Amino acid sequence: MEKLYGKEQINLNVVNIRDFSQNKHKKVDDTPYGGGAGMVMMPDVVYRAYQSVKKEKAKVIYMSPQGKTLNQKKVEDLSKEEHLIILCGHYEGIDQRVLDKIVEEEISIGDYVLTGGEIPAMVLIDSVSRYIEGVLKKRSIQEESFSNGLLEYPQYTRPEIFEGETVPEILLSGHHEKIQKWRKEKSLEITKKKRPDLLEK
Ligand code: 4GN
Repeated sequence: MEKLYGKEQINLNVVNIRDFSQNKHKKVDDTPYGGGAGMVMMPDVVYRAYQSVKKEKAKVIYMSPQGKTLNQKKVEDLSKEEHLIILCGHYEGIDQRVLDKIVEEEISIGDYVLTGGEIPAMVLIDSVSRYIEGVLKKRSIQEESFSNGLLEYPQYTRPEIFEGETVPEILLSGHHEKIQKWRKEKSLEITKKKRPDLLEK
């Protein structure tokens, strides 16, 4: 399956691991050596799927709760890569031998466990795609949360009065420099209140 989005800034290919099973029932998992609950994805099946998509300049990422937690800096770094191959596990995991052979980076989207790596992969793809030329306006990336290490200032739009509440006067003033200063102050204030940990770094 291949999908091209919008003006073709991003090319996304999806392969189904079952297509690489050599078993008549399309089996891709087996019981763990040493015993225990659940099933483990077979290394040869994963390896064939990998070989079908591998490219010279591709970075192979495995979505896993054991990985380094994703952050905006990592997202920005990944957006500069030519190709990403994202491996999604299911069941109890994937045979360690094929992980050791093909995975360059293990990434987690947070400290919780999901049934599969597909949703984490979608989170990664979405966050990275925002950095691709033409997906967003440049300013929206520069001005957003985290790119300056702070949370965003509050935004307002029409109407000028909503349920009796007005818009901060300064934003209607047209004083560009004063507005910038106000926004910076608000960013700091909000970060202090909601995410003081961001300021300690
Ligand atoms: C990644 C994968 C959570 C994450 C996952 C995460 C699938 N859950 N926090 N589930 O980014 C064992 C093998 C669980 C694959 C994995």
